[in-house]
Amino acid sequence: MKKLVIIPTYNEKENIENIISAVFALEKDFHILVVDDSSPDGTADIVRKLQKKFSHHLHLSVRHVKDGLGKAYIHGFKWALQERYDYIFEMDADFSHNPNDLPKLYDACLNADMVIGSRYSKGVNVVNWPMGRVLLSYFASKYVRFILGLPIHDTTAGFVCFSRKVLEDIGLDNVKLKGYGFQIEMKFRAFKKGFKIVEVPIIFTNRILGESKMNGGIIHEAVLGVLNLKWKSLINKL
Ligand SMILES: Nc1nc2c(ncn2[C@@H]2O[C@H](COP(=O)(O)OP(=O)(O)O)[C@@H](O)[C@H]2O)c(=O)[nH]1
Ligand SMILES: [Mg+2]
Repeated sequence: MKKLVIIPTYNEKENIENIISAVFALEKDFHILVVDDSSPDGTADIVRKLQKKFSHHLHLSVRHVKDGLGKAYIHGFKWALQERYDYIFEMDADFSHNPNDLPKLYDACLNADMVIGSRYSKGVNVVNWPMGRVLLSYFASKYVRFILGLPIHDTTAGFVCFSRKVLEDIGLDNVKLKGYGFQIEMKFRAFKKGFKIVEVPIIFTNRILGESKMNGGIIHEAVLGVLNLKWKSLINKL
């Protein structure tokens, strides 16, 4: 089974080499696609240098503008389908998602269509996030569950394994949201299509190096985006 981990990056020069090495140190054979939005800090140059060492396992796609993590993932998903990958993962570059959990997500996906590395399926498993961010994320998940009726605890999770049929059927060109909203939209569309979604508990750790790209615009988009998704599903225009 061909497995691809997609890592979106914007200014991750402090993390990118370590995260790539950590994935390739795993016993199972994962390939990586880094989708970089022309980071001014030269993240892509570090990846190019590493490609000499990891040759055909490490792929890089550079986009010309910073256009949000959602668009970067859609780009990566299309590439993965074209390259015939069977299992496609989403993972952040900043070690908030522990690469050692990838095999656990993969194993769970052998009995599901989509697996979510979940912070909130058993209590709250978040380490070193400022209290404000924990509360925001936790209640955002509740809000989404309530409005959309999604039976998922961590609706904004960004540590995910998709089997290829989910990405084939979901209609990637219909996915409109770019920030956290993107994570919600992917889960909602998969749920509406009737795919089997499983949550496995993971521990999410705040980044140590580099800076978060979270901002108010992303929250705004997600709040309105959720209402818009609800509306579209009510009028059957999803
Ligand atoms: N390609 C791309 N990657 C992004 C963009 N925004 C964030 N990322 C990456 O997405 C991941 C999660 O972003 P992060 O800033 O850690 O968000 P936070 O964990 O919610 O604070 C990291 O790997 C970022 O480098 C973007 O606009 N384009
Ligand atoms: Mg982060």
